[in-house]
Amino acid sequence: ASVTFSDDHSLVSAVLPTGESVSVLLHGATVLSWKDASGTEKLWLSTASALDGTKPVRGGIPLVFPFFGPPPPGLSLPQHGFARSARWEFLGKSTSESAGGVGVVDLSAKLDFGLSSAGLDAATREAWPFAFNLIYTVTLDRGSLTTSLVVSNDDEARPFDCQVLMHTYLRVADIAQTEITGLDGASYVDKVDGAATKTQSAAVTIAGETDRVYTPMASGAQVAVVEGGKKTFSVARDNLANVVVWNPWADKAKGMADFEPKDGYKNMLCVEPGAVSGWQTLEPGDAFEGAQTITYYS
Ligand code: TA6
Repeated sequence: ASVTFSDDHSLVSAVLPTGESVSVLLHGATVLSWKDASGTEKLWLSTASALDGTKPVRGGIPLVFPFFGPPPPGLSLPQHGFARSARWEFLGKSTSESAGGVGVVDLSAKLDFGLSSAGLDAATREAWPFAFNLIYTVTLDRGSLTTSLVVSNDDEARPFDCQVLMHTYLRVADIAQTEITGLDGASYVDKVDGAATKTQSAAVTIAGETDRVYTPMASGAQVAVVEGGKKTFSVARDNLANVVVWNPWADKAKGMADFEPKDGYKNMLCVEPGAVSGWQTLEPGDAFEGAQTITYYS
């Protein structure tokens, strides 16, 4: 596996000998691209995304921390927190090409990124004054991508509460032919219906603006994306009890300046593992770790 930097040192890419690749922007440690061995893109990225750090990326896998959604009252921070807007540092890579069984070669590339309170601008640090450290690991394997976040409280004395979410924009061929399985029976908050609490029955289909925070019964329950009756993705969660499902549909897409092309909502589906209903309280020295593994089926 080879790992390269872009000229302006803002993009880190890894390519496996079998062709799979991943690219991560240091702004927000945002995964921008994940391609299969034939070079087919698995994530959706708006063609109008800001990639210079002036705005969070519209697409790929933006990171949500220290809170999901609007800031808690009294906190002057942007929606979904500061992690996706901050400049992260690339901590390094490790690749493995260990020979597995007979002729099977295990290939993987692991990229580590870091953000700490010292890396924040003064205004952000003033708004959220806790000493913390984030280590974000992106691991590219043949057929799957794992993103893992470790949050640690480095404060001397103060605990802090936080939420974490991986705001993944999956690319789909046609949202009208797409459904999500593995959420039946799960309760969810329907944010397009007055935050009413409902229970999912059968597969989730998307026929309009959809914005739901699911809490599957079994926290390890796998969620799958099925297109035209064929499974194209599965999403496994580790220590992330929620799954947010979002599609802005036509009107909301029209209202987002950085959402292009405008009919792009037909080709994207956000399946967002997170710990967002309630708060994780980290005592000094505590750490929280959550991860997702997205597998694609071509
Ligand atoms: O994850 C769903 C959501 O919370 C939606 O409510 C919508 O706001 C979306 O995130 C995108 O938020 P953003 O701040 O990236 O425009």
